[in-house]
Amino acid sequence: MSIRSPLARLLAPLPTHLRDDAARRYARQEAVLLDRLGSLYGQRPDFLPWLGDLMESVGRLYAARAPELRRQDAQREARPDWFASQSMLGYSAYVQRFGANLQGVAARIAHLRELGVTYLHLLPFLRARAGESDGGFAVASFEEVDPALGSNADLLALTAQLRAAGISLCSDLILNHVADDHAWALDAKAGDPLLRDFFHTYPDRVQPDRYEQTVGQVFPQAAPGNFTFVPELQRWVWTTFYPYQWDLNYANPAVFAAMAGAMLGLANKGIEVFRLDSTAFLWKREGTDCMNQPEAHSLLQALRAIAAIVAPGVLLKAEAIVPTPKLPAYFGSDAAPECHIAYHSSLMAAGWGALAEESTDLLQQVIAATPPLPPAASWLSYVRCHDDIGWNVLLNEAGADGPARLARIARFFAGTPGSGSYARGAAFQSSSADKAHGSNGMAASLAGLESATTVQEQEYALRRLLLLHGLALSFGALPVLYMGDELGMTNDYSYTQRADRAMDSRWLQRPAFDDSLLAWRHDGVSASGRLYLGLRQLIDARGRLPALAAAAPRSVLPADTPAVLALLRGDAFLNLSNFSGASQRFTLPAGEWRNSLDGSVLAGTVGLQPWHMLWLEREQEQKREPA
Ligand code: OTU
Repeated sequence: MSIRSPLARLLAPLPTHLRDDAARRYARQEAVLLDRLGSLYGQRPDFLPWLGDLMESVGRLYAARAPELRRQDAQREARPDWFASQSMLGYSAYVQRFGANLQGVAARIAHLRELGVTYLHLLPFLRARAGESDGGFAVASFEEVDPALGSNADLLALTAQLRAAGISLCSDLILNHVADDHAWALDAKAGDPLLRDFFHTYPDRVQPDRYEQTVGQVFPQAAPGNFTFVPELQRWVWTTFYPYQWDLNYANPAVFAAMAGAMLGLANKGIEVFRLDSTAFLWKREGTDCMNQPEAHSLLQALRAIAAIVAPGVLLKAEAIVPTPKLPAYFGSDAAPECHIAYHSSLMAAGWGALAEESTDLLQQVIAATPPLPPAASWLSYVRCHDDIGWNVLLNEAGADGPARLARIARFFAGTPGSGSYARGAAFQSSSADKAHGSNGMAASLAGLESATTVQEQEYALRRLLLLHGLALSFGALPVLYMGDELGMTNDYSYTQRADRAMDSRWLQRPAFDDSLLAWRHDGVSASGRLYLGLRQLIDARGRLPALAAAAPRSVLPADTPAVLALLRGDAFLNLSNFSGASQRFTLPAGEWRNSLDGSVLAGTVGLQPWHMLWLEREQEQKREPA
């Protein structure tokens, strides 16, 4: 019996009118697909039949893709950098907090459009583990919307409405683990050996103890250790995050096939971007920290190739919260592209670090360590998200006394009243006072809006918020606003009253959307109104400045003081930011510079008030008519 080629298996389920496109796309992806999957699984005797089965199920998902999604794929295939322009703007929210459920989110589309949003990341909305679920990051089914948030029909309706509004829906694809009540875990517990092989399990502590010598901890306080004893299995299961989040075993090709199918199933429901959660953790290797392993990149490149065959309009986004030098690998290479977008978490953390230190030293180092983007790719910039600000991604930049320096920054943001800090936040999961882990809090609270008691303190807090957002908007990235930050929403302390949340201070920055603040957004006098107006002005200016597109060149001009960041885009746009509470001066490069926001023209040495930011565009020299 001859084994039919993977291409023949891919085409078999397709109607004739789709076969040419499928064959053309397959031809472009074949080398990467075979090489990467071959390197991971090729030594298995059943590799070729497995690959054939995978391609046949990929073909079936291709056949099921709706015509309007296929049309969108074709348009984007013709313009592969469609998402990297200066008019692309993101927004991230929990469904329950933003709109109660998916229908409620649809009712917020007008707000998103008013802001200029073109990309909406909804935090996990698939059926979550019963009981505690890490905010939905413990997924019980990749096929079903969580009943508390709506139905699959609601999801289809929402993606269609968003598409019509020019907004791409981004969903988490939690690749690293599933909930302990996902069918795979339940079947494993029931004794099915095939499903037990979906996970990393060990009969005793011998191997876990060996791994623990080199593997770090994500939740050292709330979930210490990386292994959990499961009585039903009488074995230890690898659980990087909470004990109820079981890491998937990607050494098993069935796991890869199942997750590729899950991704395409969601893409067919209209998801346009996948936030690949915890991408750094997918492959385990003894003697290492089990992060950023070459096999994890091979897995992602194979996943990208499959997406490029079935849904080339769909984007992959790496959520790899890793030090700056480890980030570029998540874009892959020309020959084997990986993710389209990657979170720049060290940039985000360094921005907050600059506020705490009133010095842009960390920020300048992170920017210098950030390489130019490959074609059709983008960083993701942000000020806050649903997670902590993790400080350890800055250890490379923080120098010899790095841990102590980052711990000082974390203490600043914990900002207990009386400590002299304007910030109101919480330290997250730190294991000792001289080491930093993360900081939590809404941007407004961390920037001083919550503690402000005078008009000037409030003004300064608003300037700090615009400073950080201005950096995210002008850096050269897809900026993603975090729900509530556009209105200066502050911390939600109610989580401490709930037993299932009290140990996880990330809930501090997961408040419900405040419609009373929304009502003030156009008043121009309330803190929310001023912040909203300021942000809208920056967003509008960005939209008309091609120099702010993701791939446009970026450099930093020298300043007399580390308090000032002079970020140049191209040679005609300058973001001048004073990260300190003292007034500073900066001498502009020769020529006249027009303020992007108020149109005034500046030249020579300019003054920058505390936490002040200027967006400046170089005036074009008037062409003199020959006499
Ligand atoms: C991601 O987080 C999610 O964003 C978190 O909300 C989840 O709890 C977690 O995965 C598990 O699904 O691992 O790659 O330090 O920054 O857990 C980075 C806390 C992650 C988060 C970290 C992060």
